[in-house]
Amino acid sequence: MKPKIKLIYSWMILRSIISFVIILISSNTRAQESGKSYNDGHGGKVYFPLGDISFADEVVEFVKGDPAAIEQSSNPSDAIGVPDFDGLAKGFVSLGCGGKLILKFKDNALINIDGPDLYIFEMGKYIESTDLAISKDGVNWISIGEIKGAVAEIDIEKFSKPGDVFNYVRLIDLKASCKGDWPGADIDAVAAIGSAKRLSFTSSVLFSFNESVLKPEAKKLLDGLIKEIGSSSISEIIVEGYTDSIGTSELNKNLSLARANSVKSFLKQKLVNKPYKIEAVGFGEENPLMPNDTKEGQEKNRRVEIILMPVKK
Ligand SMILES: [Ca+2]
Ligand SMILES: [Ca+2]
Ligand SMILES: [Ca+2]
Repeated sequence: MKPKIKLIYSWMILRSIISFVIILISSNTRAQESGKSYNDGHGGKVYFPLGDISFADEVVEFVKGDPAAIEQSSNPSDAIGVPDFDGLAKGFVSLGCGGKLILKFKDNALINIDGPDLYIFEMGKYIESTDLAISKDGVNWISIGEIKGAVAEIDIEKFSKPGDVFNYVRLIDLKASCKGDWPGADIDAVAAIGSAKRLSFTSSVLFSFNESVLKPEAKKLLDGLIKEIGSSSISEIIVEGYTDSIGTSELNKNLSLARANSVKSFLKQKLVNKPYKIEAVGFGEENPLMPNDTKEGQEKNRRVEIILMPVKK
């Protein structure tokens, strides 16, 4: 081959390699993007960086107002998951006059990002005044103001410290409209625009009884997590340890912290060149997922949760 042709030939090969790499990178970026926009019920759209998991996952408490709404609009689970108001009378819950609803985030958590963090999908012509509060543990509440008129979103900046993670939202109807079939606020969905992904691992798959050294199989399991972490834009990882309520609360706290620290060390080792801050917290028997009075409940409560904090934009 003449040198010039050889040069052109190698350039062509190099070019195809470069475009292949670009395709790989861009398809990878696309795979990470879980963000999605949803109709706000008032003619607009709202964008959620984590897509479907941004929405509240569980009803913790519902106290119907007085007067209450008609039966078909009084089911609090209609406020769970993505918005699904059908434009007629289904898909939302009417709190009733002065009604109260507490929801929990399970596969995500509410955090402060730049701009609004919490969004309430309130149906109807005007957003009925509703008092909002958030909580980490479902016991201690921080009031964050109200939604009303055309405002359905709230910035929690003023109410949170860096690294704060909230798991509960409480809505109380402020009795702005107490007449008709649907008195009180009409809630289709509740979602965290400021959202961190939360992953949960049962302790028994990670550790032997009362131990805090990772089982060999646990390392394989966590390798999957490392892959997921590698493809997301994360600023910080929080590892939380939890136990059941058997034994003293001090022992439980120590065990849960030791376990969280084991997972933290493993992640640190694997993510050695990454800039993430990794933190371990031991909650012991706090924040149980189920009552501790059955074997099943105890097993559910013994867990390690990992929160992936997104890069603050
Ligand atoms: Ca969720
Ligand atoms: Ca914010
Ligand atoms: Ca709904």
